[in-house]
Amino acid sequence: MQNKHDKTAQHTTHPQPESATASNAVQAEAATETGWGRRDFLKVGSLAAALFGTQLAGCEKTPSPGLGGGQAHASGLSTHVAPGAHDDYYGFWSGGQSGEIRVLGVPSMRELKRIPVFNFDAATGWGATDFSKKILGNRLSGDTHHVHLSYKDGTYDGRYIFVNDKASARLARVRIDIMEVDRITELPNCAGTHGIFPQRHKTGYVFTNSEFRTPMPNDGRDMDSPEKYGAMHTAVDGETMEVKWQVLVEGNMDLCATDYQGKYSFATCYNSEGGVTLEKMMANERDHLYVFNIANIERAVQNGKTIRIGNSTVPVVDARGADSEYVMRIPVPKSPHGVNMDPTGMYAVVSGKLSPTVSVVDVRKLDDAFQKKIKPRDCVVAEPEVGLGPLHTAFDNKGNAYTSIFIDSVVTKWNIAAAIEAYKIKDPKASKEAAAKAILQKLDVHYQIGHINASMSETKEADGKWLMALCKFSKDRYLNVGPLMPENDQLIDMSGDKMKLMHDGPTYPEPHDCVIVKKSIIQPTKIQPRTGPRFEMYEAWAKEDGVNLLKDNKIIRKNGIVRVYMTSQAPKFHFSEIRVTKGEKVQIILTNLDNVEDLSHGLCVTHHDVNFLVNARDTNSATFVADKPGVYWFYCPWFCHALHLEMRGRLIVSDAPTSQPKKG
Ligand code: K7E
Ligand code: CUA
Repeated sequence: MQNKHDKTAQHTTHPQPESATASNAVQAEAATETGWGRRDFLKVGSLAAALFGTQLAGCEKTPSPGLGGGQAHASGLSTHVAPGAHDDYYGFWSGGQSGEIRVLGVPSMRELKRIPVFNFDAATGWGATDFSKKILGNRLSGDTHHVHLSYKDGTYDGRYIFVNDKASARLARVRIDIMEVDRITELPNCAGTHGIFPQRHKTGYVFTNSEFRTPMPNDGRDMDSPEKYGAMHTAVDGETMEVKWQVLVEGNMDLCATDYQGKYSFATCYNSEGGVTLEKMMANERDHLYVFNIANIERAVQNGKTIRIGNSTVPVVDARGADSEYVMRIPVPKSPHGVNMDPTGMYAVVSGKLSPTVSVVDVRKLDDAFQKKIKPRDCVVAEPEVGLGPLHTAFDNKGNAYTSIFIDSVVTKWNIAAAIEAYKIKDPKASKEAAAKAILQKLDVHYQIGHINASMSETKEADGKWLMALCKFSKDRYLNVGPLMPENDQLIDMSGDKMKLMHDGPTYPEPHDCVIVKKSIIQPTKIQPRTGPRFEMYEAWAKEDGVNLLKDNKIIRKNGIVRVYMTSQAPKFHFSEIRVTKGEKVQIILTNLDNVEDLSHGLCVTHHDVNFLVNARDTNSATFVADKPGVYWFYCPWFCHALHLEMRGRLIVSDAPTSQPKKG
């Protein structure tokens, strides 16, 4: 933060904890289990740092924040954002089992918003309103893992957020201008949709990977013949959210990535064995990085060289078996997990998970490999040992990579160019030694890190400022809150020669992943623009009923539904009473006419499980059955006005039809 509060920040930031004893215990345990000594890695790391130190920018020793008597050192960052001041970055977190997306300010780590996606949310009524019910298909749970934004020319265009649902094989899109889901696409022939990634040259395809292999189609056939199971790499059009095509492969796929040119997409494949039990899934020493050749696949789709699976009309390219013009299988060590593209667009880094290595794939060699001029494995240009259980990799703007190491509970910083040089050395011993020197630092994190990401790391504008370590366990670092502890998102200053832990951020389980985006890219509106599928639905209803949503208040009975079109303006609903007959199905469509920033109202109908939000100039609706005679107050649940408590009316449910009074 370049603000005048920097000095204060140095006083108020908590001292940086050095290696906690609990961390050491965990690591000692892991080392014993695996037979790898963590200290060996540390020695290697510090040696490399010593050797490489002089080549790195801004390499003076820097004091820990909070320990330096208030002196901010030259290159260090501060997490302090003064009251009233804004963060430099938006962070978008997946919400894991909660099925939502969370929006944080970075570096303050203040939570700004939760965007309900696959879940029910009582604050907004998402999951209960008519539009959300329609696109959720009456399901109220999901498992979000990966959030990625739409791109243009290798960086974010600020329009959309895409997120997967692993549980029910769906892809959702959030409009950034209103921070609300506008579309959810069901992915046919898919199970356990896990890795997703949008293309980076434009808003083109969003690719999704099936992690679970199933019979094709999954309609009761082949259930006891796992060798016939398959998995899908699916291309969804990021503009229309339609499923365009699928590629059927034999192995189950994990994480996903795209190049910067729009030529390739990638999937890690950790179960080349095709096993359905843990033991079988881990049997092989090598699994694969799948590389999908988009032009060749599109050509097959155009020429009709496709199959159909079951009732789905989506064209499927069958690429099961050996390397083909559609999919190349690059052998990489054991059960790879993450695949991440560096900001130069030259290298895809594949993390070994059950191998202590990461494999660096040179994307510029892929054309030759597809044309069989070189072998798929020849695309691997480095394979440094980074620690036990590498999962994901983030990048700075200086050619360094930061890999999350789950078992060791560390982040390993390593230099890509140095690792590539080391790999070229013919003599195995000399090559290994050189590769060890490419390891620049190992920073303890607390504990068992999953994803890692950095500011703008997934774009060509990676800026090397903030690194986020998403740790699966917080253990003893917070007040005890019972059997379910928070997870721990640790914010690291990556701007200097050494990574520095700056902040512990407890999170509600389990945000797998996050992206950190420059604030200038994210420009939401303050007043609802009344566009998109939700308004298309309301406008269609209004047209059919001859209603102007922004003006008219009408109660219309037809097709067994009482449609109540109602407007509100602080502190009044247009109708102070709504009369219906017992057993009638009632749909209240509420339009908030207030044109004032942040003046939200809502509608709660007591004892009818109706409670939703209507923002400024917004329309929202819910449907319920009035099944018990009596007087039920409906009220505005959002504090909107000095007379907010008076903003209410009566729903009068009679045994026999009564007439509606003329005006509220
Ligand atoms: Cu590594 Cu679902 Cu992204 Cu979790 S996945 S860590
Ligand atoms: Cu409107 Cu409270």
